[in-house]
Amino acid sequence: MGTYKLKCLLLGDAAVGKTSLIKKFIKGSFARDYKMTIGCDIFTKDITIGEGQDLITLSIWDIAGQERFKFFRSSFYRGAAGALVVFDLTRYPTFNPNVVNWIREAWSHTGRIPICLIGNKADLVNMRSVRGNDAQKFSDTVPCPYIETSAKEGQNVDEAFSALAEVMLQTMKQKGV
Ligand code: G3D
Ligand code: MG
Repeated sequence: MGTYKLKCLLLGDAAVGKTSLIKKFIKGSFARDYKMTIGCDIFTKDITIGEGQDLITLSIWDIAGQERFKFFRSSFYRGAAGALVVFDLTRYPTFNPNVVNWIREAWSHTGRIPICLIGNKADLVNMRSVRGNDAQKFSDTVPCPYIETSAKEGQNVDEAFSALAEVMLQTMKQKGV
């Protein structure tokens, strides 16, 4: 059993649902801190993970509507332990090529931190333009978990953050931190 404070990032194009996922996950109980100089919001939530019941305080960093601007990003990326890389299942380019671009940009700042690939808006079944199989295949090459979510309906939202917390924790323990 241990206690950890881990910084995790929400990455992905504008309007894929990053902020909605965080709000659904955090529900009523959140502390929010807007960092004007970096242009991001920081949310905090405690979760427990695994059989050892490790206690993790997640510090969740969300780009506040400036996805296209890169100039502020070094402080955003600094010290991150992991990231949810989110795309919109109804808008193909948010998956290909943009997911790769987000991962590349992040890793250029952080090294190969663990990520989870998230296909969001799974509730919009008829508008879907990314096949689950293609996203799964891509995630196998990273490698990283792939999870389909609906921030609107709450489907798999807790699971997405737990999956990320788990891979972040594994990585921390491997490093012996
Ligand atoms: P962002 O933070 O990545 O920019 P937002 O994205 O969380 O602001 O969401 C962008 C829009 O997508 C919002 O619509 C939001 O309600 C919608 N959205 C987010 N997640 C889902 C989802 O899982 N399903 C559906 N159907 N819509 C979703 P508005 O109209 O409020 O701008
Ligand atoms: Mg947002």
